[in-house]
Amino acid sequence: MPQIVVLTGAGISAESGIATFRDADGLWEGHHVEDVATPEGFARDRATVQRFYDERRAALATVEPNAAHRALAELEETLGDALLVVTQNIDDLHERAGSKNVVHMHGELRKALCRACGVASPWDAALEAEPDCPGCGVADLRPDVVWFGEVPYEMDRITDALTDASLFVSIGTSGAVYPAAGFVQHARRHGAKTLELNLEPSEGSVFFHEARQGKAGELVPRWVR
Ligand code: BJW
Repeated sequence: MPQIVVLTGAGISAESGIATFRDADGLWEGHHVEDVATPEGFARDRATVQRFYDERRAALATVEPNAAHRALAELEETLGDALLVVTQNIDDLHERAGSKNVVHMHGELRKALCRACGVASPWDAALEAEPDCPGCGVADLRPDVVWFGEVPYEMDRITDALTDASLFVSIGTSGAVYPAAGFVQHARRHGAKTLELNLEPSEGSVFFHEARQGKAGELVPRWVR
């Protein structure tokens, strides 16, 4: 069981050049959340939602992990399975930095989810199949991401890890979206020390034992080393 659980949000990828959601110039400045991040929005206008994710997938191909992602990967090299990274991000920058114990609770940009058989497959393979599910062949694919009103992935595993953790660290998240926003209280209630590393105080800063403000690319390597 992991002793340290690290929760990451859009802020950890900001210095790689990926837009956050709620900051000035964030993704929600240019899009209505109910249009692009709900099952109802997808049912209403599939093309707009696909375009929103196609653009973000194209942008992801042009960016690299930053010092914060690399520091967490280094920490995993030292701690092994004692470290679990739970990310709300759908990018793959933790993995590209070398992290292996990563839970993508809000899904993954580079995967397609078949609405017919429920199987996720690499986005590229689904597109090559034009665009049928490589598993069942039905053409009913959607981005493999968790929208508002849907249940995030691997909640049992996350809850168990938070219950057993001795340290919970939250990096680059506004604390505006549940259930992730409630992890600090769960971990603390079960005895963990809690630390927030964020550009500014988040909505949940008061729940942490300690909150440090600054850029993830500076704060995370300093915390790890
Ligand atoms: C830096 C930095 C730098 C910048 N360095 N820092 C009323 C009350 C409570 C809950 C609800 C409610 N009404 C509805 C709900 C539930 C709802 C919810 O939370 N709504 C709120 C808006 C109130 N939640 C859900 O529907 C979730 N499902 C659910 O609850 O199911 C029920 C259930 C749960 C558990 C068990 C059983 C049942 C699903 C939520 C899905 C969220 N999906 C999205 C889209 C994913 C796909 C995609 O990427 O397009 O996930 S929304 C979006 O927000 C995305 C993110 O992962 C998520 C969080 O955003 P994040 O990462 O915090 O980004 P920002 O932009 O908000 O913050 C960035 C931070 O970084 C800022 O603070 C900056 O300062 C900082 N920063 N640069 C360090 N360089």
